[in-house]
Amino acid sequence: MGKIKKKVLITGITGQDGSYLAEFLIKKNYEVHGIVRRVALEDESHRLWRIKNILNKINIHSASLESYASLVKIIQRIKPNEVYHLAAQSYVSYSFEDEFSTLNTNINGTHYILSAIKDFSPRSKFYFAASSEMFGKVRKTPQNELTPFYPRSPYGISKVAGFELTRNYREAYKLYACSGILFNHESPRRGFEFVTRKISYAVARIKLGLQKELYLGNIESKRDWGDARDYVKAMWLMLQKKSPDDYVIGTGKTFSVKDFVKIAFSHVNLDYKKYVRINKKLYRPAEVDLLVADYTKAKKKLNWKPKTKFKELVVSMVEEDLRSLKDI
Ligand code: F7E
Repeated sequence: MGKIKKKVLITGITGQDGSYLAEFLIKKNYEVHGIVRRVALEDESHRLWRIKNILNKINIHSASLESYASLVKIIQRIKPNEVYHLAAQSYVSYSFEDEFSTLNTNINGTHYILSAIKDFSPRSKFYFAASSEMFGKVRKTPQNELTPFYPRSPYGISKVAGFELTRNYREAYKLYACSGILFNHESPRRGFEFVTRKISYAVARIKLGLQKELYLGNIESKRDWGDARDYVKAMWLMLQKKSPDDYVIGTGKTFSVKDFVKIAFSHVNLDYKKYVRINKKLYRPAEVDLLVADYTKAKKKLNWKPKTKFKELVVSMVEEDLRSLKDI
């Protein structure tokens, strides 16, 4: 008789991190379950493109973060060993345009899942996708687990609330609940609304003569950019420890949006100054100027470190966009 497979439930399985995490856990022989909105199931080619190659290896359940009842039903039935809560309205800029749905979905969604685990599957280990956006207007550089939060957007505020809910459920109800405070992490599967993919895709299109200009907002802001494929491993490592805790995950290096632009254009032998235009409308009402992680704790306790260098990441994104555009 084969060993009983561990079960995992992933919210946000159709996203960048969810899709890489699902692939990682399939390789680790988990039985993978994912929550998807019903509308996404009706539009597979657009919404499920990141998981199309693993659809026959995972179990998809239709539910909504806005419905406690729909989440309870799934958690009660599956009783997963591990739950990774990655789903959110994660686009910072959009969170200013629609504060109410960002706060409602992100805060209530996290609360519903924690509460459902507490009442119906208290042995499930829980991972919350917290974010470096919680540091916002940074109080200290580099940022670690002890750095105070100062969020600068409705998105950042929603993540602070989720982080505190997770900590409170851990302390009050003794759940195995962890937060990963992940700094920006990118890949060829990044959504087009985020700046790195917007740039890599535009560079590939410009190189192929399909586009002439690239409009960007604040290119002076600095981020700690890592590779999403390195980061999903850190999520899993957090749930394999004896006791739950919170961890900062990043690279310890910071680069500006302009640095990303320069490397991306020069990789295809183009001068960015000829193509990049600044559009003030793309500036945010409140910006996060500089983020850089101190991931010493993750290195010591999880034995985790990032593998991909910034330049490699930029080049891999441009190359992948060039390849996929040539295939069309
Ligand atoms: O912006 C600037 C923008 O939207 C990065 C999310 O995954 O990481 C991400 O949040 C920077 C900002 O990511 C454009 O003002 C300039 O300073 O790619 P982004 P983000 O806001 O850092 C954290 C860790 C998360 O948790 C979030 O969910 O780039 N920027 N021009 C621009 N940004 C965008 N999107 N578009 C522009 O045209």
